[in-house]
Amino acid sequence: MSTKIILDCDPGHDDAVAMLLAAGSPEIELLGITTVGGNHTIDKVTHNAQVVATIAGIDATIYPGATRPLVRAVEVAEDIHGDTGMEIHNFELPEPTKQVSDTHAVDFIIDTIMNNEPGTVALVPTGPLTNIALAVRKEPRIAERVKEVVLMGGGYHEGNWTAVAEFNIKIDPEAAHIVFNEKWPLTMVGLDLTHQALATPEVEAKIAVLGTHTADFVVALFAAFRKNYQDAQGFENPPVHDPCAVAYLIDNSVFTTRKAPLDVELTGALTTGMTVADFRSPAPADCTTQVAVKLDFDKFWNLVINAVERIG
Ligand SMILES: [Ca+2]
Repeated sequence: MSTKIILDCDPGHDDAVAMLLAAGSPEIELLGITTVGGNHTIDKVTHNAQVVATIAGIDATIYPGATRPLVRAVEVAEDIHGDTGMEIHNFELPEPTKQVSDTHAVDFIIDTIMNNEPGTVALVPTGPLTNIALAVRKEPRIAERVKEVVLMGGGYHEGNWTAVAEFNIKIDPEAAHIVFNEKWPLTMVGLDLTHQALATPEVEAKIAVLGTHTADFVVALFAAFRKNYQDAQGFENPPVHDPCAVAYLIDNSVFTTRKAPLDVELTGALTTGMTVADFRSPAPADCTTQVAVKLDFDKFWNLVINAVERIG
């Protein structure tokens, strides 16, 4: 039996890989792709989602969402994702043939969760949490109907946008605050985990050897991502964050987790956007949140490689 998910993303090189992993895995039923302003403006990330769907022949409908954070100004990640939001070289991106829906992402999220059996639809946010926060404020009942929320964002020891804050959380911390304080089962797949998901030359070679158009696209994504991460953050190989969240819904043994209450700093002079995990044990009995701790590197990349191969 497959797991129904809504992928809420801001492509984004690693969001693109998350889309491919979801679309190419029989364990996942991709009900829809919602977009949110984040790595770049809503127009650019939605366009990029259309491009990825066109390359890989992804059937799921794309629903554009929030254009900006709840409170704060738009802030984009051009040093990591380039001026298109998915900068790539040595691969010609097609003009998208995939259209987008007129339905807003937030309404699609609400309608889908409310119209499916309770406990069957998982939310997988891999961008800022603006759409998810708006959805649960507009229709609070989704909190008890959703299967779970597995989000890429935050970190309990590491930051990337500031010393202690990760990009998705930092640019819309108020949205993250809403999402972390709902009583739904929530897994934070943060930088502590995703910095283990490195696209090494060995991984890239295993994808390149597939020889398909989608494989060529992924290789080009990794090459551009590697260069940007080397220049901006001193990584030898790029951490491919977003598919980690999807991977957990395919096979939850892909990483180990630890239960901990979570919250987000909103007012720190140095720490705004920092996610705070309370590891004092034992976790309270009513704690519904956990953090991802340790990645099974080979298992993770095999899921990605197999999905890319299936897409062809
Ligand atoms: Ca993302």
